Amino acid sequence: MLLRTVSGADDIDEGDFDLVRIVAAPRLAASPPLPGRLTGAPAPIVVPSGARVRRFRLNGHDAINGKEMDMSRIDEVVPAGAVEIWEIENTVYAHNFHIHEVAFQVLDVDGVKPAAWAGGHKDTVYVPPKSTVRLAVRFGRFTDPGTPYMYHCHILRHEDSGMMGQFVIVKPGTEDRVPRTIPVQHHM
Ligand SMILES: [Cu+2]
Repeated sequence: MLLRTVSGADDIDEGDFDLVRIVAAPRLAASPPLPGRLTGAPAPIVVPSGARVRRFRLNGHDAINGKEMDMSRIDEVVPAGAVEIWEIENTVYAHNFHIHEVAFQVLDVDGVKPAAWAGGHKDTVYVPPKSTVRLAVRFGRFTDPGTPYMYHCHILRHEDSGMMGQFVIVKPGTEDRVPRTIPVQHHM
């Protein structure tokens, strides 16, 4: 089977090209049976006592903690494998807070634990107007002090106007030594 792009304009006749060819193997084996039940709930993210708390204030639509996105600025430096509490304080209208790389669970919204359906692992959380959401955030173990991940409001208009920041994951113990200004590049 060949999938082809389709030219959108009649006056462009060289717009088609082969995109991908899907070819069946000469001999096919039966697929393994599907599991009888879906996987269970993931293990809860346990916040260690003394976990670092980082605070993020949303008080408009174009900045976090008063700072507009700057691709050459590292806002936060996180040790690999850390579990932290990220506290998102929203003083205005609704936002959706999204963090790259991680899984998190909502600890509470204005001090109230989430309902069961909102208690799973997430990478984006609705932050209601004038509320504070606390997250248990678990970071990965891959380190790269020169290439940041982003956190941002997931309302496109807000992220595009600068409601975004960056963090790097580094070898534990090196947090104070990594550069806070970098050439522009990204993990996605
Ligand atoms: Cu927003």
